[in-house]
Amino acid sequence: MFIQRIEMRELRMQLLHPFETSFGVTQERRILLIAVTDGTHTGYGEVTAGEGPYYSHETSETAWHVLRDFIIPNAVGKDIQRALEFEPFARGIRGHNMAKGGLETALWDLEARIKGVPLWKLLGGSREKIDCGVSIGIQPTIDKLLAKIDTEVKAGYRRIKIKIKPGWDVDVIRQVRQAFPTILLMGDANSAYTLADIDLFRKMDKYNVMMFEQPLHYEDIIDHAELQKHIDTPICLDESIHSAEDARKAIQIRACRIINIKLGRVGGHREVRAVHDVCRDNGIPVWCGGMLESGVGRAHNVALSSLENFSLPGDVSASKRYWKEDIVSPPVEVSPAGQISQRNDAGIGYSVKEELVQQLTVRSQVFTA
Ligand code: OSB
Ligand code: MG
Repeated sequence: MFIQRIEMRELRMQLLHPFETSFGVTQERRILLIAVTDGTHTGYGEVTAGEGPYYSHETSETAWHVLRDFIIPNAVGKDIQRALEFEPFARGIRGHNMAKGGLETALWDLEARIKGVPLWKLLGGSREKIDCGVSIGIQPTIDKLLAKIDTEVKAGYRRIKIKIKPGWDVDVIRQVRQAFPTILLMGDANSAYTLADIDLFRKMDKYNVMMFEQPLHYEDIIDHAELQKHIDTPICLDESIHSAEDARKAIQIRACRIINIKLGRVGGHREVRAVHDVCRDNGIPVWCGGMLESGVGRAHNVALSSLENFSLPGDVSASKRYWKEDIVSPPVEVSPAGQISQRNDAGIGYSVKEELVQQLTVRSQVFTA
C-alpha cells in the first residue's frame, strides 16, 4: 500500500435542522475529508471534530493544522502493508485523536478496497444488520420533542436518545415516558451536571431510562463512579473515554456500565477494536456514537458497528435525517425495522459523489510523494 497522494478537503454542509446540546447549537458543519490513493484505489476518511472546541478540544481548524503539519508529512510516500501500521505516522502526538482518526480510517478503507473486501469484514465484524437509534437535540418546547420522537418511533428507530441539560431534564423525561411508556429511552447530558445534582438523577432514576450518558465532567471518571453508586440507571461514558486504557480504568472503578464508542474520539478503527475488546472481556456492552457525520464518517460507523459487542442500538441513523443530499451514493438508509444492512462492495461500501464534494469544498490541499 504505497501512500502516493493524500488530499485533504474542507466541505461546508448545512444540516436540515439545527442540533442543540447542553454545549451549543450546530447548523452548518465544517466537514474534513481525507482521501488517500496508492495510484489505483482511493480510500476515504472523515475527521469528526466539531466547529468549536465544545464537545472536545479539537476543532476542524486544529485537525487541519495537525494533519497538515504533523501527521500527513509522516505518511505520504510511505509504503505499508496494512492500515494497522498507521501508528508511526502519529507517534509522539498527544491527543488530537479526531485528526489521527481521519487519516487512519482512510487507510482502512484503502486497504479494504485494494483487497476487494468490505470494510466491516476486514474489521472482523459479524453483524450483517445493525440496530439503529436516534439522538434528538434539545427542542424549543416539549410538544415539539414529543412530535419528533413520534416521527422517529414510526420510522422504526429502536432507541430514542434525548439531550438533557439543567432545566430540560426531570420534567422532560417524565413527560416523554408518560407519552411513550415502552420505548427504549436514554438521556445524554454532555457533561452538564456535577455531584451536587445527585438528587435530580435519583428523580430521573424512576422513569426506566436505559442509561444516562456522560452526566458529569468531560474528563472525569471518579465522580461518575460516585454517582453510579446512588442510582440504578446505568451510566454510559462518552467524552471521558479516549482509549482502551481509559475504558479499563473506568470499568475497574465502576464509573460506568455501558460505553459509547466514537471513531474520532478514540483515534481510529484500531483503537475502536481495542476499546470494544476491553469492554467485551468485562461484560460491558458498547454502542456506536455519532458526530453529525457526512456519509463517509457514517459509512465507517456502520462498518464498525458490525463488531459483536456493539449489542445496543447506536446513534447511527439515516442520511436523510441530516442532509438534503448526502455525499455518498447510495445514501445511508434505515429499514422500517430500524436497521442498516452492511454493504458487500469493497471498502466502506458506499461511493463518494466526487462532483458534489467538489461543489461543497471551501479549501483543499494535496500532498504527494
Ligand atoms: O454527545 O453524542 C454526543 C453530536 C455532536 C457531538 C456530540 C454528540 C452528538 C450526538 C449526535 O448526540 C449523534 C448523531 O446523530 O450523529
Ligand atoms: Mg454523547
